[in-house]
Amino acid sequence: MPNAIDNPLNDPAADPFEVAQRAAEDIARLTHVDQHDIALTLGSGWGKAAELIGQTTAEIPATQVTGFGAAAVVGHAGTLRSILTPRGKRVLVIGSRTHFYEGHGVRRVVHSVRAAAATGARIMVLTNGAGGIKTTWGPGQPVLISDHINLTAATPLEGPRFIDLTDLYSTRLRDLARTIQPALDEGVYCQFSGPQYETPAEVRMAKAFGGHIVGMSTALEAIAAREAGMEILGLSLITNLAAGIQTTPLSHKEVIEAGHAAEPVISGLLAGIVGAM
Ligand code: 8IG
Repeated sequence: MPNAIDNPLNDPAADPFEVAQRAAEDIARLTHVDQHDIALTLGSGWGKAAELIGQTTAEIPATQVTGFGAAAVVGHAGTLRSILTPRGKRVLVIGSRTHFYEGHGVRRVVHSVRAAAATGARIMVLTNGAGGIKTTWGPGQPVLISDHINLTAATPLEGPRFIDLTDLYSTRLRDLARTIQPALDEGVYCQFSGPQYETPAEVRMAKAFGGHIVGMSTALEAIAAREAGMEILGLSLITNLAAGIQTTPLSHKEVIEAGHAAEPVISGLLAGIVGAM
């Protein structure tokens, strides 16, 4: 079976927290760092930030860590990096994200978050590339996530886990981010399942619901991070205006290009924020 990569999370009988614990042990052994303080998932456009955050003390292929599985695109295996900041914090940088639309199930989607929590990380920084609904925003603009609307009809929680999601995207960390860039705007992130972009009608719905950002990640990860007791910071890079807000069709190529163009600026911002933690 081509997709039956040797991943324990593919076994429905596996305990995802036990798999995350094993992943954390792999990370500690391979990075020679017993405990991390902060975890950071790098989404589209945010990839260059790692170099600016501090000194990379270890870089390991995600495939060597339990539960991470093979990369979606051959030859583009994601890596995990351990970085030491000037203030002495250990940052686990997660360069490989599993999206819900890949169809491997929510356990695989949130495994990196659970593994990061198991390494000891108390802060989870989630970044992504996304579409913007606010007309004052343009491509290349970073915004803080203030809250989310989960439109995937999925959840990483299993069983009767009635967890509170108030202040899910920490006010304290958003305030800290604005000490680095005072004008940083914020908005409500709507996670759609994807992989297709929204119809203009779906974007109008998201706007009517109180949404400002449309994307295909982050909300499910944030729920898992809250379950794990982490404090969460969410940052979106607006690479395009959402369908129907921008009048021209969305092109994946243009979205990627906008991400690359913004990379130097937003990387500096992210490094500044993580450096202040
Ligand atoms: I980059 O316009 C990026 N990711 N759902 N909609 C959704 N995800 C996105 C978009 C977008 N742009």
